[in-house]
Amino acid sequence: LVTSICTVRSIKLDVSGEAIASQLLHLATFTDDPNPAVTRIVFTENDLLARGYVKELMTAAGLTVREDPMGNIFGRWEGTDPNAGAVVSGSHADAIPLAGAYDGTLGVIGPIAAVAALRRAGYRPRAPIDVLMFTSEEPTRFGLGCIGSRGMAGELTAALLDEKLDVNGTSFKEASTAAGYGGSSHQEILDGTLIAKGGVAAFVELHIEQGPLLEAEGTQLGIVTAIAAPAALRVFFSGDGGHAGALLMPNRNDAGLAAAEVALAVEASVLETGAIDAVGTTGLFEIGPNTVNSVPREAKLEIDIRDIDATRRDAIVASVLQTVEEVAARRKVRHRVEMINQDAPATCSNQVIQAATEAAQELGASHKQMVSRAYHDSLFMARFAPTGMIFIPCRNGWSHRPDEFATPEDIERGVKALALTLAKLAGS
Ligand code: HGY
Ligand code: MN
Ligand code: MN
Ligand code: MN
Repeated sequence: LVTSICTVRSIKLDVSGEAIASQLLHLATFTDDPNPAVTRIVFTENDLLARGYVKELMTAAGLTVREDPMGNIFGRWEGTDPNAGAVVSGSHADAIPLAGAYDGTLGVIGPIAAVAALRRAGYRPRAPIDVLMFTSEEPTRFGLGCIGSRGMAGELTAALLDEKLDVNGTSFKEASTAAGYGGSSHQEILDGTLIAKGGVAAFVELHIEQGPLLEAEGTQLGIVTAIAAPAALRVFFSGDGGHAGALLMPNRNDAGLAAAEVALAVEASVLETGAIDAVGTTGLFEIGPNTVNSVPREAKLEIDIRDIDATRRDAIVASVLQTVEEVAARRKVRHRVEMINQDAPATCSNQVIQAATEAAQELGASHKQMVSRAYHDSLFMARFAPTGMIFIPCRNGWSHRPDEFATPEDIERGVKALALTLAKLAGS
């Protein structure tokens, strides 16, 4: 996979961090909320506008664009060996509510700029190079993250295309079909998305760190060795509710307080492990009817639990589930639990780590190996292809918020490192 270094070392890359930053800020204008916030939910109007812009940039960079039935977008640079597995680089452009301009998008616009710079430098790849924009990486609309890359890895069932519903009861299949994707059958959609064995020789994702380590240490690039294992679950409580004044305390079964106990138990279960790599979040907490003088009779929680150690993560999930049962019995509330996902962690490929490390060295960039605590489509690409990630710092480690920011210098360095890494993996 890794080509002779001399071929790559001689590549002189002209990449403009400023130009890429302005493309990212233009992409950010496709949003449901005013910038600097970015809200871009998959298959909504702004997502489709963003897709159009990405395809424009791919075409302008000389890439041949194709889209699969789930809405993953590929831009191909043919190599001299059409039978070689593709070297792929990509990320997502959908954004959770009130997010920022860099999460995911850097990993879509960045490889387009990397390919354009490699082409201008006179490099010709042996293996084809694909730039990829994954569909539906964020769990916001359909409750499950990385639907596009799960489809490529063959981890989706036909039923899931109908079962994953948004708040209006629209399924992934219906929404993707309305956006112009889909197929004549569920199987055709799954088959058209699955990546054939050997189809991807290597995958590299460029992403902001979404944490504070690189900036705090003054390290310019992160080379990811593993991706933490995410799990998510939904908990519903229902009680009898009642009048906040007339219903005496002994007669209550308050669904909101049951939910509050569980949210605190998530934190307690994680802290009890004493492991800094274990994290737990109750990011969605809804009660109904949510009015000051009515005892909550409904509650819905969505809980996110992650760790680089899947066994320890699963033990935390089990402890939270036990608390749900105990609280429900004690508070006499009805309850229902839905496991949304409980994914294995991913180990990155030494080949990709090596190529990215050499690229950083050739750029004279300071770099360190690290774990990705956020999940990414790389988590699922690693199920079937040698996979790695390159991180650049982001200001204060902030992400999933409107003031997410990466400097043009860091963007430029990340894109150059990506370009050299792709050239090493694709050969010449
Ligand atoms: O939640 C995550 O780690 C990713 O941003 N979807
Ligand atoms: Mn994200
Ligand atoms: Mn992301
Ligand atoms: Mn039960």
